[in-house]
Amino acid sequence: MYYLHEDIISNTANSEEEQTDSSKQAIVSPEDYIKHPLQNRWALWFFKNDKNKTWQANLRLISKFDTVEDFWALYNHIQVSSNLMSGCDYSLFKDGIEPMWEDERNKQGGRWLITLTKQQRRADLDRFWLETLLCLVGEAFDDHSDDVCGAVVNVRTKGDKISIWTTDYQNKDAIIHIGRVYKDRLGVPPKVIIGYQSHADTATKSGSTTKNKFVV
Ligand code: MGP
Repeated sequence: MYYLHEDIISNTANSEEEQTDSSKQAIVSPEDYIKHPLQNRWALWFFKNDKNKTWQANLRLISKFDTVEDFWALYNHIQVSSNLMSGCDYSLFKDGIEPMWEDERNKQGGRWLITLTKQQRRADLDRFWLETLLCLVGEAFDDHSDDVCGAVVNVRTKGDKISIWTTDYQNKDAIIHIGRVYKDRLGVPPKVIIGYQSHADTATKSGSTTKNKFVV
């Protein structure tokens, strides 16, 4: 508890008595008026597939936040992924990292990829994406959270995808730790294998699948 003079507390909750007796002090905890800071500032991006535009031109910054309260205000203000049109993405990236392979912090990197069946849009997509967001803003990967760049949800007719992007596909310890924690947080059964692929391989793939650098 902190003891603060009523002058620096928002007026709205003051009683008449408090307003007429300036010698009284209100007891207010910073918990009551300071937003809870996150370790990082994050930027939410939206991608809408307009075939007349380049991929990069279809990517738009929605907003940035760096407190728990502002995260929830934004999350509660926007559509859940399952309500987006097919072809759309949300991306949540650390401030200063653009959600594309070309960014300095992504170009040596890769992603843990969760591929969903069509049935999972209804059952899992929105809760998996929210859990992914909470892993990011809550820095869930211990000492390896620094390797995280961001996360993406791709809403696609052929099957939705969610991924966590990390900065260097050669940082094996970080990648394996992040993969294990992430799989556990999503509640993916142990027998279901998830894979990590480098962006370089994804960007140059010829067939429909990219080879895994790691699996958990
Ligand atoms: P996608 O949106 O990641 O997956 O990539 P989708 O739509 O499921 O397609 P698939 O190929 O994985 O089956 C679709 C296309 O968008 C890519 O082939 C690229 O042309 C473009 N694209 C996607 N990303 C993430 C990037 C990027 O980071 N940079 C650039 N320049 N193009 C990208």
